[in-house]
Amino acid sequence: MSLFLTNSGLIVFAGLTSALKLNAQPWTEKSALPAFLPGSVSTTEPRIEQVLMFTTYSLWNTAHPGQIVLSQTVIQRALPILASHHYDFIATRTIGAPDGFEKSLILINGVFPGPLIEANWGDWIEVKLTNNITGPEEGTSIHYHGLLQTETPWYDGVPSVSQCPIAPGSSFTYRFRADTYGSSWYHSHVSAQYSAGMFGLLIIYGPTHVSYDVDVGHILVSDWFHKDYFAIVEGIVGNTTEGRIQPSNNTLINGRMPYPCSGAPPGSVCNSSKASYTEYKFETGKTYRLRVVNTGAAGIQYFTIDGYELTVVAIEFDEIEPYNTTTVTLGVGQRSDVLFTPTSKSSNSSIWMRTLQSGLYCARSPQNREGRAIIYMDNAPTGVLPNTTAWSAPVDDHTCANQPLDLSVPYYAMKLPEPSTTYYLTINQYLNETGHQLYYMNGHSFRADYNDPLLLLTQEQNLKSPINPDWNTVNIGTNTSTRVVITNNNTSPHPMHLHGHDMYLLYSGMEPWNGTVVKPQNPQRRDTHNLVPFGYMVFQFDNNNPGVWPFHCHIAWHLSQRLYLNFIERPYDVKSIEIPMTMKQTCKDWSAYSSKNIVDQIDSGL
Ligand SMILES: [Cu+2]
Repeated sequence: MSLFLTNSGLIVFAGLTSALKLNAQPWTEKSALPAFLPGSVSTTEPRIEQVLMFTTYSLWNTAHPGQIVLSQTVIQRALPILASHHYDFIATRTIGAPDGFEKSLILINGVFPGPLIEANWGDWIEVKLTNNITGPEEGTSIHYHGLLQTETPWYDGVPSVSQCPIAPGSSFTYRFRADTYGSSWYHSHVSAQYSAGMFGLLIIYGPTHVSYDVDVGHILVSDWFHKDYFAIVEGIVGNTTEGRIQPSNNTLINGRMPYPCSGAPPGSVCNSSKASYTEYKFETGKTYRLRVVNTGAAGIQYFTIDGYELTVVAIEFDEIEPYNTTTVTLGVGQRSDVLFTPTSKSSNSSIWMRTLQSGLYCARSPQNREGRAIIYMDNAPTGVLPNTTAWSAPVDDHTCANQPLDLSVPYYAMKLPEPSTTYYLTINQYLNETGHQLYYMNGHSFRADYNDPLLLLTQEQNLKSPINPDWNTVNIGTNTSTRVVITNNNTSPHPMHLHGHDMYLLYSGMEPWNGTVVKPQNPQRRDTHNLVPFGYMVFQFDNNNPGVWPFHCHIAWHLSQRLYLNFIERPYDVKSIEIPMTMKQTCKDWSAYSSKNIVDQIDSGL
């Protein structure tokens, strides 16, 4: 870690570090990760210049830097000094047993979880994704969760919106800026493909407002399903009640957690001795930064470390005033950065780290609701399981709610602007006449048209009615800040995710909104929020990012059942942007592929 003094005070830049991990029995080799290329210029001097440049343009301390639309001038001036990081990703279908149970997986470069993408704030990230998925072939894409994609909306990775799917045998190169910083992940956005393993971690290092000794990197927490993802989706979108109930089989931390093979169905291949816990080696008295991310398909996770409070310092890409808690609640797609300082009470012993799926409406796991990892302190003997006691499970009030909005105070204060428009959206779930269960938002049930990305149609100013109602679009035109009031007429919680923006969260609860904004001088901001069953949420977003931006539930199965909407933002500014030919090439390739092959789009497509 290096310290840089700037004219706006002390800024600490966390360097590019590797996580301190001890994995006793890795089931894939870490060396299979692609080499991390630091780029042509990544010495400390330009880095200072980079920070100064951002401060010069008032991007520091006045607001969260990532919220600012960078002008072309800034980008061009910054270009020569910013590093560029290239990743070569190849997606394939394979068989593997992360938890001991053998199943079909779709992986990037053959590793699970996928390779780490890391960069410093302001750098460029380039990902060449080659689609080698066979048996059967499928289209694919990658979405970089939470990045704003300012001035590069065509690299947001959503088929039918920002691109066509990458056809089997084809490649597509994403090139975008690390335009905000913090902890996140990337994942396929084709059907529920990511739940088969096609996701990985994304860290963008930037200034930090808290001090710590070691950046541990990501702690991925997730539910895990042993059935093939396509078979699950077939059930979810089918017309039987049994098919729609798809419990998860295990709960993983960083892709690991031995599955008790006694629960495996006859005929399956299961070997617990091949599975292992994720293991860490920590030292008493040091402070560790853990970047906890829910990369699951459905289940809300409650993350804890036995006997310790955790200090939450960031939610998603927004730093907050630190607060302590025993339990960190994460819906799918949500992240929290926490600090953990083990004390002498744990010297030379080991501690369980846990993540729990719990609650009537929140959990998807009658089997193995708890994932565990081991922290070995100091010289604790490895291989001996901890005997520490878990914190009590959260009291189930049936809401699966995130922690109260006023608990998370953004470190970089932003006052809520006056909205220039307000939309009222209702989420309903119906059985249609053929007995299939579909979600509706704003009266429509989304279905992707892989061949006709909305961003291209917007750029061609080809949005005249009647636009296909299946695309569920809301054109917010030239509004400057859009407020959205959502009613959930449904027994399920929905972690609602907005692309291309942070949401200001104005209200969340079981009662209809009475117009009172929680902390209007500095409301909580994040890109994914748990909408409670039969409850309400109110959010607002600034319309400074021309493009077409998805807003959807991040429970993979609900998205398959079409809980999705597109905001078309400043379409006349989209007209003036130049979309690279490579993006249009994906559509030519996809068109050629889909004209000769049957594309089995059984769900929303996303
Ligand atoms: Cu949902």
